[in-house]
Amino acid sequence: MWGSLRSSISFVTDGIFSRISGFKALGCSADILAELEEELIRADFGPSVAKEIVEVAKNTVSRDDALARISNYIEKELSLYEKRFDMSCENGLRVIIFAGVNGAGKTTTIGKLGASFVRYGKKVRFIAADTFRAAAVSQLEVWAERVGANMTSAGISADPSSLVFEGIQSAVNLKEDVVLIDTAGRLPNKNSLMDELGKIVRVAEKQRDKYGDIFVEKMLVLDSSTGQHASVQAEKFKSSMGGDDISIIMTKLDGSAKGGTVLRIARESGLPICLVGTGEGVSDFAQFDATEFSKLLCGMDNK
Ligand SMILES: Nc1nc2c(ncn2[C@@H]2O[C@H](COP(=O)(O)OP(=O)(O)OP(=O)(O)O)[C@@H](O)[C@H]2O)c(=O)[nH]1
Ligand SMILES: [Mg+2]
Repeated sequence: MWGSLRSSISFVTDGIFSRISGFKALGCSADILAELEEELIRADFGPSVAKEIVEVAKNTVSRDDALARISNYIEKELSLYEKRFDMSCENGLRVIIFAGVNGAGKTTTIGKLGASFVRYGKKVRFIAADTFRAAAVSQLEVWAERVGANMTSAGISADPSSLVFEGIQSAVNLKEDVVLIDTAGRLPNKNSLMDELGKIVRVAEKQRDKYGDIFVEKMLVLDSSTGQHASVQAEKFKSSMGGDDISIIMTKLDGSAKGGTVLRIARESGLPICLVGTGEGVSDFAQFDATEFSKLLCGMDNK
């Protein structure tokens, strides 16, 4: 139902280590290890993970040996942060709040996920709690129409948390299965906007406390192609959304040559990754899978 990682991300063809000349012939000499470290930094693993991986590659006897060990290491590390996203809504209403900086991919991700829930036979509602821009509301409306979701929206400058309240009420009354809340893109240093996000979460959680069978989930949507500040973002979003129970969705992996970002961000934020975005189309996303991802990074076939 969802797209595959393999077919859509740009570093998959040969793996990130394919540029290392002489790797094959020489095994892991000091020169090769230095080149490996450079390649790891270029792929955005960050200096500390790069050093760990170089350690893993030391004393390996061949390219295949090195790649197998590196891949195992990355897989082991990434699996600590892998979180399955299931499509079930058996126990009650799922309310999923999407947050992140401007342009991270929140609205697009909601459209894609909404389409999947609808295909699973679920009744879906979108709440357009991004009330800053008229274009944001109409973008979500287009998705809602396209995928067959219901929609709660209001005019520009409407209070986002009132809209969230109203939308959850409608979902409860109409016995819907899942509510996906689109919030405005916000920079973590804008305190009033971050407070507003906290309020949205609290309104949703109050409804949960009132009805009991509502489950509130929080998603931080991060653009993997601008990964450098992601861990700072994660900290701020954690504190404004309250708690550590936030999952990451990494978008735009298709446009990124830097697969190492994923491990770096997971490590730095301490948050699990559940989904990855791999394009602009409705099926262009995938469950984050540590095994598949590490093998793709290392250019290894995992069939
Ligand atoms: N290549 C690629 N493009 C994506 C992906 N996800 C989103 N986009 C594109 O990124 C741009 C921004 O996406 P939006 O979904 O509007 O982002 P947003 O977080 O809702 O943005 P704001 O509402 O402005 O904060 C759009 O052009 C999307 O089509 C992805 O996984 N891959
Ligand atoms: Mg948006």
